[in-house]
Amino acid sequence: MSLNQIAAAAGQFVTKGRVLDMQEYGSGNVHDTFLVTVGRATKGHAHPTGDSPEVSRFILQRLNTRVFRQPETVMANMRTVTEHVRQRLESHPPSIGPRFELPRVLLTREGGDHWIDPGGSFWRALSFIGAARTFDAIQDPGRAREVGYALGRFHHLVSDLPPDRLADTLPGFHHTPVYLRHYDEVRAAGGHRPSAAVDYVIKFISSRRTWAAVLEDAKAQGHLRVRVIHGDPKVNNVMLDAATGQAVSIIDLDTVKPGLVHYDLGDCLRSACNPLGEETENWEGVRFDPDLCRAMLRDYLSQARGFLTGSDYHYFYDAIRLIAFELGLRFFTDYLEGNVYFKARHPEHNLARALVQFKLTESIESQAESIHSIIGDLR
Ligand code: GN1
Ligand code: MG
Repeated sequence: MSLNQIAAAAGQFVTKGRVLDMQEYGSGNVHDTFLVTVGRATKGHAHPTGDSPEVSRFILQRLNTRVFRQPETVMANMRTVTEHVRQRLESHPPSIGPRFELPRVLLTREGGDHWIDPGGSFWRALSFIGAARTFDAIQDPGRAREVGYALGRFHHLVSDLPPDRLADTLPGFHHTPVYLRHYDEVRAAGGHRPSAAVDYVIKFISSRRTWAAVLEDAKAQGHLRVRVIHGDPKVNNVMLDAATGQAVSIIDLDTVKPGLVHYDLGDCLRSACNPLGEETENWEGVRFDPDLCRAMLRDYLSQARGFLTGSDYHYFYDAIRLIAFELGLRFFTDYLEGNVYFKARHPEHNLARALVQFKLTESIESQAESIHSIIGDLR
C-alpha cells in the first residue's frame, strides 16, 4: 500500500486542517491500522498525553474485506452499539464513575461512515482515545482487574440492547464445530509438511473433538441465551488510562454482534491470563495464571453479575478452555491453508501461534479444579 493511498483516505475524514503525520498503529491480525495526526489551524506538535488545541488525532483503518464480506453492515452494527452506549453513559452523571467511552465512528466530508478508494479498498475512521495505552500481555493482577472491569462494563452497557438490532456480520464466528468442519476440509485437501509439531497438534485436536460443541449445544438446548457481544475482547483491546491505570475503553468493535457472552469471557481470559502473551516464541513456557483469572473475573462480575444466570456460570470454565482451543484450531488451520486469514510475519507464524494456544489449553485443563473453585467463590 502506498503512502499516497493512505493519505488520500485520511484526507476524506479531515474537515478542518491538514494531515501532518500517519503512522502504522497497533498489533491487529486482520485490518491495516494507522494513527493520523491532523494540524487544525497552525502547524502544531502532538502533546505527549493528549492533544493540543492545534492538533488532533484519529484512527484510520483499511478493512480486510476478505474477512468482513459486508463491511457496510459492520459499520451499521458499530454505529448502533456506540450510539446506544453513548446515550446510556450520558444518562448518568459522569461523577458516578471513572471515565469510560467507546471509539466514535467519524464521518467523511460527504457524511458517510466509510470511503471506498479507486482501487476498491474500504476505509473508515474512528476517534482516538487519548492518554491511554494497551498491553499485549499482562502479569499484574491490578491490570487484570481493569481488563475484567472493561469487559463487564461493556456487557452491562449493551445488556439492554436487543441482539436482533445487530446483524451477524461473521456467520460461524466462534462456532467451534464450524471451525472443525473447515479444518477437516483443509486437512482432506492435504499438502502440508509433516513435522513433530504438526503431529502433536493433530492429536491434540482429535482428542477434544466431541467436547468442542459444548457451547453451541448448550445454546441449542436453551441453556445459554444470545446477547450482544463484543466478539474480540482480547487483552490488547482494552485501553487503560496512562496515569491511573484504570480501564477507559474497550476498542475494536468490528465483531459486535449477537452471540454468547461466553465467547467474550473466554477470549478475554485466555488472553489476559497468559502472562507470556499470544505472540511468545517460548510456547513451552506458556501457562494459564489462576491469580490473574481470579482478579479479572472478580471485576468482570462486579459489572456483569446483574444479568447473568446460574446456567451462565455453569459454562464459564468450558468457555475459557474452549476459546483457547478454538483459537489454536483457527491458527493451525490457517497455517495449513497457507496463512490466508491471519496476517503472518513468516510461513510458520500461525503454527507457532497455535502451539501457544494449545499449551494454554493444556494448562487450563490441568487447573480445572482451581478454576472451578475460583468461579464458585466469586459468583
Ligand atoms: C483477530 O485482528 P485482531 O487482532 O483484532 C481475530 C480474533 C482473534 C485474534 C487473535 C475477526 O483479531 O478472533 O482472537 O485475531 N479477529 C477476527 O489475536 O477473526
Ligand atoms: Mg479485531
